[in-house]
Amino acid sequence: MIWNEAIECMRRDEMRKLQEMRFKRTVERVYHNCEPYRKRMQEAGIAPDDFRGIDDVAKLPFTSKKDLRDYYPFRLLSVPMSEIVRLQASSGTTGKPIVVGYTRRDLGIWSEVGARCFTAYGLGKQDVVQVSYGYGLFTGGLGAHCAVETIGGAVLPMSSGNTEKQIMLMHDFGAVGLACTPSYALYLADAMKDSGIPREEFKLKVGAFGAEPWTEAMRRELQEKLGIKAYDLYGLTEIIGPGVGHECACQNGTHLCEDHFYPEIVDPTTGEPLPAGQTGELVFSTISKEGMPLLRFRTRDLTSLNYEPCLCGRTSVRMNRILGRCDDMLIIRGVNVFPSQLEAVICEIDELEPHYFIVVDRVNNLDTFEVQVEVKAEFYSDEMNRMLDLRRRIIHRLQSVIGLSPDVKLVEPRSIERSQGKAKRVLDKRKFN
Ligand code: DLL
Repeated sequence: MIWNEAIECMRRDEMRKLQEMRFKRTVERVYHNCEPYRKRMQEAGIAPDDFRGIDDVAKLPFTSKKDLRDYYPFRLLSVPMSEIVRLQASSGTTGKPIVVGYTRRDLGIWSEVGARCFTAYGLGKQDVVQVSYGYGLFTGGLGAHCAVETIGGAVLPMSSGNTEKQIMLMHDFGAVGLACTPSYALYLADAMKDSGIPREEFKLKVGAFGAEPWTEAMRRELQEKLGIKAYDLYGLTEIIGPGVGHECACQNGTHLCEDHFYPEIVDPTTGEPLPAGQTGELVFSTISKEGMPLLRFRTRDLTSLNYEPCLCGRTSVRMNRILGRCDDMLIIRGVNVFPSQLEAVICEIDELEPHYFIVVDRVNNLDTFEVQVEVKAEFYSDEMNRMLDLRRRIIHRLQSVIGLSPDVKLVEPRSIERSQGKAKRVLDKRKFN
């Protein structure tokens, strides 16, 4: 099922023309209406006319998260405040949040791209969709909400938390779709089991999961535990929220809505554009937004792009799974480690639950690296030898995948704190030393 076939299946050369036209308009818009952009372009010696097409994208200045903080709250808007009809913000771990303002037209674009996502997951007018992303300043709840309304489905606006009620209503209202973070979906899977209601009594078929990195191994786990198809939903506050990209029935890459968000991959250190297919930092320019258009926003997300047409018929570029964020990468004893690599190993081992927590510290100038992981109830045992053997196997597997042997702590089922939004899986105590 395709929501907007004319766009989603557009010939690549036509897409490029559309992108060029919109991109030019955006460059003019920010130059004339947003002082920080005008200044930055003037400093770089670029006038709007110097941008003739996609080949000139690399001439444009980057925008970073720091810029959004520096120009807090509204200095990156390209319209007067009277045109703004919605404000959203991302919490940010330190200091002030990042704020985004939307015009009415921007909200229309957001609903449109969101509708493409939920249609691609196979959901439609007849379906009840439970939205368990947080509502409020976070874009997850309201973003998914408007998307489901746009396709004509019935939204169940649960927000996150209150897990027992989530399960009760999912059952009683016959929710077919569930939109939440993959980590909360795992939590809900356990709660469904605990509820004692047989799986056949739930109508759930589709998960729209995102807002945090997750692996193929986690997909298998979720599909099995929940008995559903689990699809990726990608987005970020600065660009619009959920709806920047989505998977289709092929589950083979996340289609980006590139008629609105122009993607590039750059070297995360030098900022140089990388050739198609290479892994690097994802950068987006919004090319149709009015309220707060951004040029070449550095997402910090590491991935690669695939321009091959998809079997589903969509021609839009596909983003491969996000390996992690440049800032999530841990450097432990000089080795680069992404939590997603550990997740893949943990999900592969039958005796383990997909719940883990990483603690890194520095003692006597040496990095320590601990991985706490839950053992499934049926395997958790007082028998020392069995646990030691399991522990040895995990360390061996991790050593061969990441090149480091962490101190693995096997913990009881359900002892690692569950998250209802984005999971927090790392404590790096070195930052506080
Ligand atoms: O997380 C928007 C969103 C809500 C996306 C609901 C999907 C579903 P932020 O809080 O600004 O916005 O966080 C954006 O989360 O740069 C990625 O690092 C990460 N992220 C979002 N979706 C995915 C995904 C929302 N599908 C940041 N896979 C992004 C991996 C994701 N990482």
